[in-house]
Amino acid sequence: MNSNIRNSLIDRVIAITGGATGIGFSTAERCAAAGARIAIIDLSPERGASAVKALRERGFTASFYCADVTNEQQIAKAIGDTERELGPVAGLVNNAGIAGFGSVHEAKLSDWERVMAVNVTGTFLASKAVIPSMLKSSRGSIVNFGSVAGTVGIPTMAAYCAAKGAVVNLTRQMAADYSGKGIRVNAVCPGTVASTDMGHQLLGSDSSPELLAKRLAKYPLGRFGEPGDIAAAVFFLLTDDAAFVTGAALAVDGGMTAI
Ligand code: NAI
Ligand code: 1HS
Repeated sequence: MNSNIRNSLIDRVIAITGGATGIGFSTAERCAAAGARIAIIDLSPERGASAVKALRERGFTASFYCADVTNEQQIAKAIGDTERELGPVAGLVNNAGIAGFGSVHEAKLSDWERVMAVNVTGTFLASKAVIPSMLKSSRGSIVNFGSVAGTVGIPTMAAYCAAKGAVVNLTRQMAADYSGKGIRVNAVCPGTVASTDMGHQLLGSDSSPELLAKRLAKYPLGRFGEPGDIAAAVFFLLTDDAAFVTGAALAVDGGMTAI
């Protein structure tokens, strides 16, 4: 592969929070195939180890760092270890996220706080840990995870909608701060990806055929997303093909928020 082409990630280190499974792991595969060295940062040591094994078996360079993104010391150590072992982080994917269910009058405060902590505070803390070295090199791309739930209201998902809305506007704020300093910051806003753990949790929360059909009917392209659909968009935002893109909230939702 020619390292001058703009969609190469050769010699770049890409750190992916929540990268052990689901959309994060699909993003890891996509970036590794384009030449990146991958740091998977995740809560789950078992899944992290098996994700790294799967990547290494395909000849890719990948390491696992166990951290909870809500813990400042753990995430700072994971990024520090990544930089020592793999090199400076060129791309950060703030993919770690959890869903939460309940309307405002029903939701538990503890669930609200955890959803805000993982989705919003986790994005803040991982970004805070990588930005100093990106500022030194005047180069970096950060991709945050919004959702259609960050753009429109989804019934019974109060905390999750609030959290993803915050991530989308934090993305714009970060783009404003760092655009003159070589760091681009964007968000992807996926629609439902049914095949991941979160997708199962979401669809399991309304498993009757009628409710599933109602949910699917919101998607003009007639299907839910696949992890690879989202990974392709994240990949684009990480590469130099997206050199003129910052502060964007890219809908990857089969048209769900367009109608
Ligand atoms: P998933 O539940 O399948 O995987 C999430 C990964 O994040 C897991 O490996 C988990 O161990 C890790 N994780 C969770 N909490 C963590 C923490 N505190 N620290 C470190 N790692 C943690 O989720 P999925 O579906 O792959 O979603 C990925 C992202 O995409 C999330 O931000 C989610 O909100 C977003 N999203 C997902 C959609 C879907 O329908 N699946 C749709 C729209 C957005
Ligand atoms: C969980 C993920 O962010 C999607 S919320 C969207 C739910 S819907 O569009 O399928 O009703």
